[in-house]
Amino acid sequence: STTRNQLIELLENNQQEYISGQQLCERLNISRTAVWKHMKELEKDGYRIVAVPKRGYRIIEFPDKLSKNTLQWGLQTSWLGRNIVHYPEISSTQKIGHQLALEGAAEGTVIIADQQTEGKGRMGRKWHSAKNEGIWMSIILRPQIIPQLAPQITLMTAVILAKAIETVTEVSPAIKWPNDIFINNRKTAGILTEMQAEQDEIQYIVLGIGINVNQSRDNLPEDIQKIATSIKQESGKQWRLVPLIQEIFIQFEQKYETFLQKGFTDIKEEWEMYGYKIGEQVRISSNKLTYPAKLIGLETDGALKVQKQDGSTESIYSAEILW
Ligand code: BTX
Repeated sequence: STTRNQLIELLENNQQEYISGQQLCERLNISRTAVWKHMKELEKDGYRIVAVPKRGYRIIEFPDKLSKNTLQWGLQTSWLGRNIVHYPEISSTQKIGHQLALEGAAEGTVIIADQQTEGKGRMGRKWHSAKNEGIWMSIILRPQIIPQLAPQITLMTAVILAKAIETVTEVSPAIKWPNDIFINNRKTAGILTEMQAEQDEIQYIVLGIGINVNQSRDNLPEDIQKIATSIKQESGKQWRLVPLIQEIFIQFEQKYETFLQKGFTDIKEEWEMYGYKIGEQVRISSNKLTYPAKLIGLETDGALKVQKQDGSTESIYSAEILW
């Protein structure tokens, strides 16, 4: 209800001090009993609120449930995640992202769901998005760059996800070119960059991020158990979603701003530190031709740099890598 949201907001804005029952009644235009009932409901939902006689109420913990309030609680960003739309269940956050972007939603708008029924991967593939066990979200971006540079945003996002996962959960992620995050050789996260563009201008990007966090092995569909994993499987621990999402937001805002000002250079170096199988032999498959090559790193524009057996190097933009 709106009263409930207003109450949460009042408590959120008064974290450092107590806010009296009297004040709450006046601000929300409800009775003392109603305030008290709302507090009980919030506690049931995992909020922790201290009530001190004569001083009032103070919120000390938000639940790990995803919502606009829990995600914005303590969030230190200026534009990313200032507008959050949360769904308990949705077909795909990408779909909503496109709708909202077309309606003019601001850069940094986040669409996030506990569960997706039609989660999308690239090229019409499916993305399994089990309830409450991962991060399924889309971010609306409006970068003033030429459309040809959009793939760099995917690479940048991979660096951000790898760093955030490493910081919060202490597992060691690797980035598999171009858009996957791997832990111990299995896929933990994926990125889907969808763009609406004119010749030399991007209208908007809907950047989809999917991260497997708390699935146990049996909770991943059988057809992907061999190739997929979750942070929980690799760390042996359950992780709270909210702090991880907030870390992603913080790092994203920083990196994205630097990227718009300075370009791709810094990101290239960081990417290479996380690069999966850098220095190793893989097979490249393009135009029905398959050949062995060594992964060298990235070109300055984000293409994958490989070295063929005759010693010559090549820039790969879209070939399939047989890992
Ligand atoms: P992708 O095309 O690189 O990967 C899709 C492939 O990954 C599938 O064909 C399947 O083999 C495998 N796969 C499917 N689900 C999972 C999973 N949960 N974990 C690991 N592997 C899986 C990657 O596409 C881009 C994924 C983006 C997902 C986000 S979630 C929020 C947003 N909304 C939406 O519909 N998609 C994005």
